[in-house]
Amino acid sequence: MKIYDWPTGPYPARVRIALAEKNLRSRVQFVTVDLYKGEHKQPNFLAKNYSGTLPVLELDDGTFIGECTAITEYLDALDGAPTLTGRTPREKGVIHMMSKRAEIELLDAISVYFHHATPGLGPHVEIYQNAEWGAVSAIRPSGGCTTSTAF
Ligand SMILES: N[C@@H](CCC(=O)N[C@@H](CS)C(=O)NCC(=O)O)C(=O)O
Repeated sequence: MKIYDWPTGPYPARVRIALAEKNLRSRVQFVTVDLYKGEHKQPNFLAKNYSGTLPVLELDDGTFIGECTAITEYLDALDGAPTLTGRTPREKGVIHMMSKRAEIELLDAISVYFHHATPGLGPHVEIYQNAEWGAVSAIRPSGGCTTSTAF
């Protein structure tokens, strides 16, 4: 398996945690994609993940899986004994809910702030920025309790 990766990114970090928890690190080859150079917006990368984001998992059969939560689910299910994404319907439901909330209310809010209210990945990559939207992300009620103190 290959993981298209940005070593310091928070979304790839979630996949690294899953790899460590599932003891799968040795089965994965990391391929660094340079966000500041905009490599993730080039056609050859967009063909792997049209969202133009990292991480992306490439399976040995050529399947590409984007979205860190989907990758985590795949890795967790590989050994038939999931420990991260739930075993029972109740566990799966609660874990999915908390994971989605963490994403919407924290990670995505920080991401919008970074891309819109700061220079982000630089003018070469950030071709559209809306500073007001970025600033709102730092204080919006759903994410503001965590992000407003961070910034
Ligand atoms: N929803 C995606 C978000 C991934 C994401 O935003 N990754 C960052 C790197 S940490 C990225 O690729 N940013 C590039 C960009 O937004 O241009 C996921 O959960 O994997």
